[in-house]
Amino acid sequence: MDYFLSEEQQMIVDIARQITDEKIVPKRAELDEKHQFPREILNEMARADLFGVPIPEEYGGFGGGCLDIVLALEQLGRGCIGVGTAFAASSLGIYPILISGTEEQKRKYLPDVASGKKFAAFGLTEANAGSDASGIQTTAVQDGDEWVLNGTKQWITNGGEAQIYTIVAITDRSKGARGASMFIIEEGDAGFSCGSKEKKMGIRASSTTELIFKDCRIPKDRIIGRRGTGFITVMKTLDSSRPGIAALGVGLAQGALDEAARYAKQRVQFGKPIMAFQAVQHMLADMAIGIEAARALCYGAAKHIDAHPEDMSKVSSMCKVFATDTAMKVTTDAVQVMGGYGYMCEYPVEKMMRDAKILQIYEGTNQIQRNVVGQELNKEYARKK
Ligand code: COS
Repeated sequence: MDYFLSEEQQMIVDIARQITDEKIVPKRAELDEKHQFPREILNEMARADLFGVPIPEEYGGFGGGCLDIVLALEQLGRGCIGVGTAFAASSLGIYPILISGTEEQKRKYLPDVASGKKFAAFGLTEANAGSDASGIQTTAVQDGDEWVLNGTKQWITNGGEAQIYTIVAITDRSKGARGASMFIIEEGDAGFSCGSKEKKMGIRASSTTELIFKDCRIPKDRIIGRRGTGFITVMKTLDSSRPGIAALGVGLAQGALDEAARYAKQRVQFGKPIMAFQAVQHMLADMAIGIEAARALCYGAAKHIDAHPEDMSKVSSMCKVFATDTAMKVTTDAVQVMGGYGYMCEYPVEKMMRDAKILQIYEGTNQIQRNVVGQELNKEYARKK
């Protein structure tokens, strides 16, 4: 379908598509097998200015909106969502600074991320706080001109690879969600270290580690926003980033359909290409319908967010759920269409199916997204009655 993209939007698609086809697709199996961080490919994306897409021009970026980042991530997702996740996590890591940071923090940190010279990461999750984002245990205590942090973050994307980390810690335990604050941590801060790289089912090109704080001392001006506003900044950050996860899902699903359809055209059984059989055609048709619906919702949500940034929670969660559930279904069906070949590591769809699963889990499980949509509906209909 033609979405009538502007010239600039089409340019973002073309750049991301070229990097995907020329750099990501030929390397993705090797990156997956070796659990290798795609530094070279990310450097290529930096040279193409893709890291600057979500960052305002005054801080060295392209000044793009939600739709621009969605378009880039959709293309990257078509190639490999492990690489796409490493890229997206850097944007996720700087959203708290963009949303609630001071002018000095923006000037200090954003240009290097926009140029791809430095990567960022976002630290919320802990062993006992995932869906319950306000249940974190990491603490930050003010001591003179410094904050002292203690605790451990778990499953942090870009851990060990990023140079800038935005993390949330409790500053006033008695105040619940109002007692959390966000901080900027720099690689090399005393008392801060990253754990060893986790072994994962999928998205193996991305790095996932613990962030460990043992009496980590940082200057007091590293707090993001006012003390006690951390939970709200986290929620706004996730609202901003979830359409990008949806876009990775749309791209991944498209990549899986492309593989399955190509295979169905050339695989001959009972004397005909299997594409000629209605059973296979119906599967491919359902895959294509799901992808186009997910894409339309994703672009529509992104346009809504660009026009109404104060009203993003519901549409952001809606597109994340729909597109990532679609990606899981389509990648599973792509393996089915390809049968025994689909199950073999020699073909890309088994990796796509393994990769898809994380999309339904990270940046808020799809059950949490449905809670968010449900709560927003609850508020809307209370106003309407
Ligand atoms: N934007 C702005 N403010 C928000 C908000 C949003 N999207 N969502 C909640 N808030 C505010 C609420 O308005 C409330 O403010 P007040 O204290 O002034 O009333 C406050 O934040 C607490 O909100 P709520 O009571 O709804 O919080 P809950 O603890 O019930 O949590 C969910 C809500 C479940 C939606 C939240 O914890 C969540 O998103 N969890 C998933 C986290 C996640 O994605 N984890 C994955 C790892 S991160 S990569």
